[in-house]
Amino acid sequence: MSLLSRVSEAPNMTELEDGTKVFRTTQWSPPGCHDVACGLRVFVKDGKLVKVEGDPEQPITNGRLCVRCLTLPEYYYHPDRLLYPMKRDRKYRGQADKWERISWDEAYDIIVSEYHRLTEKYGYDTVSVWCGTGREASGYQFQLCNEVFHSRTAIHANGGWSCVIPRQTAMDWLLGSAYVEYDGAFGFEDRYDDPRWECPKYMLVWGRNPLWSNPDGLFGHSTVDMMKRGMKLIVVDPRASWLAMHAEIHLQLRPGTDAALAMAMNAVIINEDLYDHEFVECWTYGFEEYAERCCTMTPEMAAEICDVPAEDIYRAARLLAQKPCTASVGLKADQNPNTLQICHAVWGIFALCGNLDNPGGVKLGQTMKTAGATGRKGVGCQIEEEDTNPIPIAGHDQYPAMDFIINTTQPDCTLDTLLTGIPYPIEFLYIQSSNFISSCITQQPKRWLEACRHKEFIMATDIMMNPTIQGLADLVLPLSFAIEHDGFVSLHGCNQPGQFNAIRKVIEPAGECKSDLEIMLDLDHRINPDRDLEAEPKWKDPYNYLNAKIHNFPDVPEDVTYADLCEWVYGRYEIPYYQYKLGLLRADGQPGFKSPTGRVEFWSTVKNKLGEDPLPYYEEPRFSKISRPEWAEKYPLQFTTGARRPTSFHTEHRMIDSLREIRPAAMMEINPVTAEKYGISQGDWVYVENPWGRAKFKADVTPIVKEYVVNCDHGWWYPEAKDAELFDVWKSNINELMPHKEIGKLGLGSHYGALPCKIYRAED
Ligand SMILES: Nc1nc2c(c(=O)[nH]1)N[C@H]1C(S)=C(S)[C@@H](COP(=O)(O)OP(=O)(O)OC[C@H]3O[C@@H](n4cnc5c(=O)[nH]c(N)nc54)[C@H](O)[C@@H]3O)O[C@H]1N2
Ligand SMILES: Nc1nc2c(c(=O)[nH]1)N[C@H]1C(S)=C(S)[C@@H](COP(=O)(O)OP(=O)(O)OC[C@H]3O[C@@H](n4cnc5c(=O)[nH]c(N)nc54)[C@H](O)[C@@H]3O)O[C@H]1N2
Ligand SMILES: [Mo]
Repeated sequence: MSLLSRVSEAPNMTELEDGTKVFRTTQWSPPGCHDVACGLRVFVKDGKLVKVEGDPEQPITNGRLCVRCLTLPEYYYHPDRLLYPMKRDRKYRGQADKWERISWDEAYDIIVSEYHRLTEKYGYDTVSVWCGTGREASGYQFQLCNEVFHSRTAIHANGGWSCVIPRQTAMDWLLGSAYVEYDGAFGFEDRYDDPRWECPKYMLVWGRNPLWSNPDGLFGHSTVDMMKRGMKLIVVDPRASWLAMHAEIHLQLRPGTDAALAMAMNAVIINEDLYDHEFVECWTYGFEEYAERCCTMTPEMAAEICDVPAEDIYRAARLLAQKPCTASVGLKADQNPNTLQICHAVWGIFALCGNLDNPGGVKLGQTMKTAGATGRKGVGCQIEEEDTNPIPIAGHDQYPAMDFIINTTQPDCTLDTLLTGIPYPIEFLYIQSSNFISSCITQQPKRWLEACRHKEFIMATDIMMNPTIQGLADLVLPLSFAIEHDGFVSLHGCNQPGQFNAIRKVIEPAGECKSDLEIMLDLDHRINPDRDLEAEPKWKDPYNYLNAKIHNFPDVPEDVTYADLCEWVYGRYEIPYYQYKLGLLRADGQPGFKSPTGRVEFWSTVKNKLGEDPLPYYEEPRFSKISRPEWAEKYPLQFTTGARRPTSFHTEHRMIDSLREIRPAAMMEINPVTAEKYGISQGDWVYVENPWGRAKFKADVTPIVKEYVVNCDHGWWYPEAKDAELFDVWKSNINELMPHKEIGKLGLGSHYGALPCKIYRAED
């Protein structure tokens, strides 16, 4: 049982006295953010985009809007915007002056003819579709790859798939649940005033900074709203973020040591008998073994490993044993080879204390009408039949667990496949939404650039030229913005309560830009001309596609059309509490969880089956001083990377002047004591170096990091450096310093921090 309802009766467009039209719509990408659906009021006068404001009708942000959306007009009218399809001879890859404008027809002819040529030569899997983080394009990745191109080579090149998928996998295996999130009353009309909701006493914020990231379908605004209603915080973060500074307890751990801390918190709850016996008895599996394992990590041991006071571990664990308490678990739980163990032990705390699917607890994801929680079909996959192809998807031979996790290639092995052609050659690259050499999704990006450089055909779709396209592509298609095309955005595919929204075309696309959806359908008509459009109307046109898409979600009334949703702008989506008691999680309709035993699996039968330890354990970061004492003297510091900034979304927004004014270059946070020791002042350029590479950052001298930690920005390139090689992409490329394929046993989780380095002042 879920409810979809219209959020606001306000009209989706109003006209001001001077003729300005004010459209209400939601944003996703491009340009990017996660699939949160910020509410926009877009002011258009005489066909010109005048300004963008927050929409007070948006039920979660209530008119608040981030600085990136506010600069949409600057982006929209940017002189560097790609406006027409362009081609370039393969032999000129990397050269800016060799692009030539072509028509859409010519572009499609080239793509289709390369498609036929290369698939005849190498088979369908030679076609690869590359997406990065959750952007609108990623919503079409599997469809484009699997159904239009008939290939299995969907690529997300993030080492150890270190974004969301490890967390999602742990949710599947431990909790038998789709994506879980904190209960922020997201589905209720009266939000926090709904009598069914309870304000959590504590929120455990782990490796996440939602105020700046609005990550994975979550509006960080709600964390602050709940703090205003009395919720307190326990924050686990090596940096004193704003949330950490407002926390009752800030566990400022040594980067990468998270699993030890989480296990020790469980140990306190178990040893002090603070757990919910009834819940554990009725709804969980393997408690005894789990308890024994967690208790091998005493708070004193964890204090030593993690560099936090033992008494804070005790205190935090005791506070979290109350009801209701909730959790906000973020990216840094993924970016670690120890990831599945971290996630297992962190959510274990909430399972132990019965804080699952209760008001103000950890909201379980709806699974009843979504595919299997333990199979790879559980994670947004489109291939319906079992894969009977004797050749494995790239990397699934080395990491067979990937077959159960997600329908992309294993990211790290993809580099090997690109280099060796084993198990099949990848020669057709469709770079849909990933700027993978610009200190972003790949580790050691120079190796990826080299591996791709000689591929037979490379194309990209984007809104601006960037280093990856400049370096590699033979063809580029210009993309329309969210406000220039129709689309749809839901939070977590409606697995969580919250929103169900229209992305509306409110202004004509610049130049000849088209949306990912339009391009996908155009290509489908050319590649699959025999498709029966009467039987599968969604392939006809964007409207039919979007209309079919919204009806794929549970409980969308037959008579609600995509046009209705555009009228509404926002739909609201409710999911009941205690789904496990109501029999709403399991396919058989019985009470319990969607796991093989029907219970929360403290002892994971799935991990066991896949050859992994069924219980959480701690693994020391592989390149720390403890693991590599021989490096300690040469590389006395360690870096972490990737903390989000409001002024950019990964590699995007680097060309937006007003955002660059706020953050002009790649920065490195460094403690004042360390800065003084190395003779570094605020704003100095500093080299960060380790055995894998070297990159340059501007020092931000701040006590928010400990003396042995520096924190480096990622995603930098310099669009203004038009004469430099690939927009000076190697200058501040922290990912060059991160080792490739140092990942967890099942192929998930990689080092994005906890890496050794030395620093020294650079010339300006
Ligand atoms: N050092 C370090 N590296 C990291 C991280 C970190 O924390 N530290 N984080 C990692 C994580 S979690 C992720 S998810 C990856 C992200 O990595 P990527 O997703 O590869 O991010 P970008 O490099 O910004 O590439 C996005 C490109 O797609 C374009 N784009 C945006 N929206 C759309 C759209 O809707 N359609 C199309 N066709 N194109 C679009 C943008 O203009 C941009 O050029 O980076 C990873 N890299
Ligand atoms: N503005 C903006 N928003 C974004 C993005 C962006 O590029 N810009 N990227 C999007 C993407 S793809 C993602 S995945 C999400 C991620 O969003 P979140 O999950 O919120 O992750 P981050 O914002 O990277 O915050 C991670 C926090 O973890 C801390 N941290 C660093 N190392 C460790 C460690 O070893 N252990 C622990 N416990 N904490 C550590 C950092 O100091 C930081 O405060 O953000 C999304 N939103
Ligand atoms: Mo991500």
